[in-house]
Amino acid sequence: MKNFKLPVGVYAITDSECSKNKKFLDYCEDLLKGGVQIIQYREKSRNLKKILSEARDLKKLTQKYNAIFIINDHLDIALLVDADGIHIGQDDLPIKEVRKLLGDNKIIGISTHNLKEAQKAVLDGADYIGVGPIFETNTKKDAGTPLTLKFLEDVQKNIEIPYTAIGGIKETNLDLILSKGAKSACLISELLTAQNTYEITKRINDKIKNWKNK
Ligand code: 3NM
Repeated sequence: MKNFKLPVGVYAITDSECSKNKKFLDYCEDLLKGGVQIIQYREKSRNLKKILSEARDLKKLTQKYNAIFIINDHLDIALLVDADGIHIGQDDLPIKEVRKLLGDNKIIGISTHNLKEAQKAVLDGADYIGVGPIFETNTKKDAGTPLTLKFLEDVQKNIEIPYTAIGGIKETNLDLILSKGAKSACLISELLTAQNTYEITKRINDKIKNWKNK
């Protein structure tokens, strides 16, 4: 997609393991009411039928809130539900092949873990990159060693396309990534394990939007 811009604020991701006993559409609506303008459907331990039906439901909800809807990994599901885009990992189909199936008007994001991967993503035509894991995380078991803020600095200096910081980001360490220039932050467990997903999402989203770099 030409000139794609990630919304400033929280980039939300679904995760039924973190959300536990919260109902899927209820917590997604809390995220959207909290101001989230982009949400990724990411479920690693569901069968494809369930993934398809939840993705269809979430697509409707995101339309109601005018938010961008991204599917993690599953290109077939992204096509079937007419998602706005897809987010893939380093071991998934190459971006160029995904682009052939998805077309130029959809968003392709990819997780990157070092500057070389980030630069390759740009050359391959990614619309945005995930930059992580910045801090220690238990949400993604194979996320690897935290990169701390150095990678974020490198991306800020060298990469022209939008990026979102991810991995172990909490309300308490948010200032660290914002002061490095991040304008989009992905938080999973911090939002989904919270007692009140709406309130914490709103606080964090507002903080990112109102952040002025000193
Ligand atoms: N991707 P939490 S880290 C889904 O580094 C994901 O690419 C990562 O969850 C990466 O906010 C991660 O609970 C999990 O730490 C982030």
